[in-house]
Amino acid sequence: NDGYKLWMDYQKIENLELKTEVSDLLSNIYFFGKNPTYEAIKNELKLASDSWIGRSPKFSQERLTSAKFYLGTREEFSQVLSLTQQAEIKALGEDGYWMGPVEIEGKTYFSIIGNKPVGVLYGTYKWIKTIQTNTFSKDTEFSDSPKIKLRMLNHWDNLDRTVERGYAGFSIWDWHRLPGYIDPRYIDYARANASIGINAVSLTNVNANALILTTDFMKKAKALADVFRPYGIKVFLTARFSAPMQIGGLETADPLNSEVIDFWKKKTDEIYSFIPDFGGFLVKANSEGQPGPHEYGRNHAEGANMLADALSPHGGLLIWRAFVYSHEDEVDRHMQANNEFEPLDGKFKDNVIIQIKNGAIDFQPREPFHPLFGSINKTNVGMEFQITQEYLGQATNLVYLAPMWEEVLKSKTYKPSPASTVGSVLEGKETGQKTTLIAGVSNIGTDRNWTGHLFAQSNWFAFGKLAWNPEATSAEIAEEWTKLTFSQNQEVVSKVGEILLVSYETAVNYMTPLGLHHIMGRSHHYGPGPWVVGGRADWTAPYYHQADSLGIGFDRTIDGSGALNQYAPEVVKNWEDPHQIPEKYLLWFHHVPWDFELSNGNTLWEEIAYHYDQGVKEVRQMQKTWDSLESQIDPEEFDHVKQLLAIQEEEAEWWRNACLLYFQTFSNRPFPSDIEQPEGNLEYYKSLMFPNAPGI
Ligand code: BDP
Repeated sequence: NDGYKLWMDYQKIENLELKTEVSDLLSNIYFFGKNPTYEAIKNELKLASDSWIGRSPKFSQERLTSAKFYLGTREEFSQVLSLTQQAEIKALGEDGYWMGPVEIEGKTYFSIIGNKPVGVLYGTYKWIKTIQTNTFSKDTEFSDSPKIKLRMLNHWDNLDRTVERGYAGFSIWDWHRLPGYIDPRYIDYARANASIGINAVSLTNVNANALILTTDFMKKAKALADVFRPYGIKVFLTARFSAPMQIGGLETADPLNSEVIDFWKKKTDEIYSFIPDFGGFLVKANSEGQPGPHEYGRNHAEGANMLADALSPHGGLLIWRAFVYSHEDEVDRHMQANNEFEPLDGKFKDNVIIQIKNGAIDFQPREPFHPLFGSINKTNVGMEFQITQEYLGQATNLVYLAPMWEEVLKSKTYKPSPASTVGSVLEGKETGQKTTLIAGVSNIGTDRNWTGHLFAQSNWFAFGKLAWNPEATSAEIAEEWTKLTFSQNQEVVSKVGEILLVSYETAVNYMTPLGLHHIMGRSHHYGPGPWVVGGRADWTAPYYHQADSLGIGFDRTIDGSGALNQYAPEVVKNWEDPHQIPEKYLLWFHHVPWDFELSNGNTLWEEIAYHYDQGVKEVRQMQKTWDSLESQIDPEEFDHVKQLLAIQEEEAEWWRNACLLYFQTFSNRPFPSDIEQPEGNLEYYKSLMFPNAPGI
């Protein structure tokens, strides 16, 4: 098994009772209507049925024959549903669905009913999972609906097929052969996304190339949109703010210039002529050298609104990223997004969403939640997570990211109301925001297994699940993924679960414990680089760790940069005292002496050393646990993960050795005697170069 089939590797049904029940249902399926989404469902049912029972399903044309299994929308079912049932299903909203027994002309039939065809699709995928996990019973009713409207992947894919921060090969978008050639992989990609509720994709890198907005490329994007549509997936594109100059022949991209306004209006109209349900644009502006409205003395709202106006006649959305910072600004980078966006709150058009990274710096192994959540409440906001593991071991480390996302989503913002969390803000519960959004930077590429590391599939899966329901737990998602990917076997489920659930904290331990951040290798971000200096200060490591002979950490309290005060007073109160703050955030907000005493009685220096050492030990434990599963896992998958875990062990040791040896040059203290003593010498670690590291 090479992992290509993801969590959709339908296996022969062994349980005879279930097999009989499923065979019966699949022997006669009736769809109440006709549309491309139902064709996609039929295709899925055929794939499943062929593998489960070695036979194709039968689709009946006539409702009143001997159909066993009914699928359709609430409206299509209206003749046979009671008014109460109809009202209940209606309340599930556009993407919601219900499944269970329905009485039709005196007989009971198992049915899947959505408000729209896409709901029927989501219901079908849910039904398939209940078969895969042996939890189906045709008498139980089940309903579900997403808590977030836009559940979106952001591909950082370039038009030449390289992928920024991609560790799984090249871009799956074969722009050169599009639109003529439709790679079957596009369909499998759409199936995988729909199966976990993802309903939007931005195809191109946020560091955007204006060429994507030329007619030739629009035709290519249209071909992809046509493939994705039956699966309920909308296409978005990234818009380069300077496109009017690059492909429009204008001398300016000033958002208030009438020719510029006209350029975007015509461009947008043209896109809609190819893709009538085009989702909209995603924009990175005035960040890391990308063009934007600031060049013309205009602010983010003026830039975003101009594009939003071009999209709004078509119902399109403009997603504007809050990941902005400039090294000319002397202020702590942590503060820049709030400084720029808070004053503009309420100035953005209704079809604008501000997409905010989970933390204020940049997808670090652990960040406290971004202080913009809860701070701007008159503007639509959305989340940007990073599924690709830029800072979390790239494609060699097994790191299940859902615990990190769960931690962020459950963080209490105390703003705008005392009970607010990041999750409740995103769900629109606080402000009534309707167009809610959770986006994730994709980890998908041309590797046979899609994500480079087999276990990185769990991050794609978990992202979809959490975007659908931000209140889901990482543990329940881990269990479901394991069952779908490996097996139902209790030992496998519990041991793979152990590995998944410990893996995130493990990586934080050997990379950036206790609130350390941004200490990775320059540019490729592969491996440790706490010594990285030179060039822009905010791209160096000492800017963030501030280690000196007295101590370590970034003072962001009121005595330091003051960034902490961008949070609600309750947060400030919990975090402003280095003795009270959760230790996982200590060095994020405080510069602390090497001899500072932690809650367990260790000094800070000892505690840092213990965390690094613990991280290495935990990777070794993960290896042992994996090894013990050898007889239960497909040999190809087993070996793939085993080899990568061995690399991860080396990399964890490398992180520990390099960081501890480096920080010791400031602490001037010995390592605790009961840890494995860091080997090698600092000069050696500093000399390592990785000019061909992927994803730059
Ligand atoms: C950083 C990446 C960089 C991205 C940037 C962004 O290192 O490649 O372009 O984020 O999100 O994490 O725009």
